[in-house]
Parts: sequence; structure tokens; C-alpha cells
Amino acid sequence: MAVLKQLPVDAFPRDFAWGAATAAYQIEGGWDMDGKGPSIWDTFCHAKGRVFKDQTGDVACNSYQLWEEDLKCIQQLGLTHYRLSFSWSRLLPDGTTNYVNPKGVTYYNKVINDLIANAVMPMITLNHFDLPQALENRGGWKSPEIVEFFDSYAKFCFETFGDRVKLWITVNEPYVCAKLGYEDGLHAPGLKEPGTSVYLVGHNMLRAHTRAWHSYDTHFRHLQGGKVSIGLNSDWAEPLDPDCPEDVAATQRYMDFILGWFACPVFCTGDYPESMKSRIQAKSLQFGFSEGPRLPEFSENELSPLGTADFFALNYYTSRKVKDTSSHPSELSFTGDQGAEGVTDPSWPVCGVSWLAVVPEGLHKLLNYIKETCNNPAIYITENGFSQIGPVELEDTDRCQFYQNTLQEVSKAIRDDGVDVRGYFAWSLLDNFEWADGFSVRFGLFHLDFSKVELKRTIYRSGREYAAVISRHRTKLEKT
Ligand code: PNW
Repeated sequence: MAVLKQLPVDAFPRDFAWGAATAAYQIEGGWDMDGKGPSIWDTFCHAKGRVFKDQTGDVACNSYQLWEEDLKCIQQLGLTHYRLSFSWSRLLPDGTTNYVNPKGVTYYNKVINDLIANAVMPMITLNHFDLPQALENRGGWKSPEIVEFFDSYAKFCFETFGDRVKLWITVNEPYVCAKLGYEDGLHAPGLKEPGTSVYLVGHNMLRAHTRAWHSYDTHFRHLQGGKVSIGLNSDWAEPLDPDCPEDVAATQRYMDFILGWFACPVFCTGDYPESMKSRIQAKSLQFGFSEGPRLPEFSENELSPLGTADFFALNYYTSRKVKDTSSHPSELSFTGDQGAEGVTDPSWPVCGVSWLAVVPEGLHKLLNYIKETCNNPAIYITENGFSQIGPVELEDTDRCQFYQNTLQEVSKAIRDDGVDVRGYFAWSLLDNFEWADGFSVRFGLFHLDFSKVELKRTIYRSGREYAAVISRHRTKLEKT
């Protein structure tokens, strides 16, 4: 029995975006083909001991050469939207507009044109973790210079592709990039500089986003009429003990340090959450840290991040129960600043990766939270998904159940609570290179056998059922 057949589609608005998402480094391969420059992920994976079994994205799904196969998958699902990212160093090999790689432009033009010819709207992420290595060599996200470089890259993309691309995301998940890349050392560039770089990197990402949004607003919006946002990930969090005031306060801090860190400056106040400012300052004092503020301040002389998003781009995967750790001894670190620890509830099933407890109702609650705290924005769920680990099951009934439950929660948020959800992008179109987990973790609606050069795409049952939902929604619309 097809699980997703039970999903009521009436709640989804007429022009709801039914999508799937990918990212350049995770699918393209062709890491040094046709003039592409290296990115920090090429460097990170080529150094041994970073990634599961030292796997790399050198080939990945080979989407650089097999784009037509991806297109067939997109057609088979009947998607209305497809979210992909540009490889910055495929377009601009040294990260700057001093030299444009024409083969990179040709590749993305073909992708975009094929999508549009098939009535699929592209949503483009300008940077999904894979910073050009040449820019990393100049300080990367830690250097204020990056803001200029990013803005030039963004303007180049708006100019070159913006006649056809109407949905843009500047930076994907600044939280994950800054925390895993500069605090924990688990993602490229693999730095462990706890309690310091993470905030600087986050700040420069916000500034880069702000500049790019303003560039679009000033120079392109009136000609192209598109929308620009920043991609924010968040868990949903609840107090471990709802009757314990310290856990309640810790839960708010937990949300502030993940979502509020970027959502507050962009959607609410133009500044970081109060809890971040006060906690980080207090901890700096406690540790006698005197090399300037660890959490950078927004200067009056530069553009404010407030109002620099035309929609809310939300990546949601999981939920946490939070307990207060504010008085625990800690080193100087992000987690110490946060003073909160998130744990999973034993009743929540865990899929594939250990961090991913499956909690669809958390998405429902998070959508309401964003509606309430971020001025009721139009929301696209730009990533959400379920991973498999271990033996491949093409009949992935668990994942079907997951999509059924999740889309049910989304429909409730729309219908019962009036949350303005405009679209849903499943992560991911294809099984792909899952960062430090390599190919061991499978998020795709299509299966790939990475041991064979053909890299044939085979639809999972969840893909077939997702396609059925989309087609049922369309059929309903045609009748009304
Ligand atoms: C997101 N974690 O990243 C990314 O945007 C995708 O590229 C990725 O494939 C997807 O989630 C699934 O993981 C994350 O370790 C990477 O907590 C790592 C974590 C969370 C999100």
C-alpha cells in the first residue's frame, strides 16, 4: 500500500512549490574538469582522515557529465521546482571575477535552460559550503575581504543567470558552515578554533549576504523581479523538564544560538539576540578574553542586515530536548557560551545518522515559531529529509512514512495555523556525497550505486510516492 496516498493535498496552495534539493559539491564531481578551480572541500577531502573511508566528491554523482540523467529524475518526480547550488570555483576558478570560466557558465546555462524548458523553476544557492580554495588562501570567511568577493560573485550570477532564475539563496546554513568548519573542525576548512572564529565567520557570512541582497535590490530587482534570501537551518527545541525554569531559559538560548543568530539580524531587530550578546560577553570576562569582542558588532556605517530576505528559507531535520548547562565548567567555546545541551528523546526514532532523530511535529512547531517571531514571512522549506544507512532498501517504507508524516504536519501548519508556507524541497533528489559521512548515508529519492561507473539512478519507493502526491495535487487543481 502506498503510504503517501493518504495525504490530503487540499491544504497546499495552488502555486505550492514541490521541489527537491542538491548541492554542487555533493553531486557534480568533475572536480578539476574544464577549468574548475579547487574549493575548500576538494582540499579537505584530499587530505586523509577527514571523511568516512577517505571518500571524496571528485566524482560523486557525476552530475557535471550526467545532468541529463538528473533531469530525467526531476521529470519522473514531476517537480515544479529544483534547488541546486553553483560551484563558485567552477564559475570563477580563483573566486574573483578577474577570470570567468566559460565552460562553467555553459554548464549552468544548460541546466537552467533545460529546467525551464520542462516548466521547472530553478532555485539557486550561490554558496553551499564549497568556498573557492583561492579565497581560503586569502583568509576565507574569516577575512572581511570576503564580503567584496562574495558580492562580486553574486552580481556576476544575477547578471548572467538572473533573466531566468527568480529564486536565490545567498549562503546555505551559515550555522553549520561556521560551527562545523571553524569550531568543531568536522567540515572544511577543518579548523578547530573554539569560541572565536565561529562568530567572526557567521558575521562575515551575514555581511556578505546583506551586501548581495542589496546589490540585487538596487540593480536587478526592477529588471528581473526575483527573490533573494539566506538559507537557515534550525532544530526545534523544547525543555527537557518543562517545569524547570533553567531548562526553559536554556531552550530559548538553544534556539537563539542556532536560528536567532541569523534570523534575528535579518528578520527581527537587525542585531544578534540579547541572550547571545550577554552570554558571550559574560563568558569572555570569565575567561579574561581581551582581544576585542568575540561576537562582532554591527557597525552603523554599514548596511543593516534587517529586511534583507524576500522569503524565509528553512532547512529542518530534527528536534532536541534541552537541559541547562549554563553553570557547568567549560572551555571557551560556542557550546559553553550557549550553556545548553540538546538531547534526543528516547521515543524518537533515529534514522541513518546519529544526529537525526525523526520528529515531523517539530517542523510544525518550528513553522509556527518562525511565523510568530519573524513577522510572518513567506516560508520555503528548502531542505528536509530522511537518511538510510547500511543495506540499501529500494522499498524504503520508513522514508515513505516519514514524508507522509512530515507533509501532513506542513499541511496542518498551513491550514490550521495560517503559516505562509510556499514550498517544500525534499533533501535530496539523489543519494550523494554526505560531507564527512561520505557515501555511507543516503538521503536520495533516487538510489545510486557508487561502486559502478555508470552511476545509474534508480527511483526509491519514496520517490514514486512523492511523485504521486505532486501529481494528485496537480490533478485536483485542474479540476477546480
Ligand atoms: C545540511 N550535522 O547539512 C546540508 O545543507 C546538506 O548539504 C546536507 O546534505 C543535509 O543537511 C543532510 O545532512 C548538515 O552534522 C550537515 O548536524 C551536517 C549536519 C546538519 C546539517
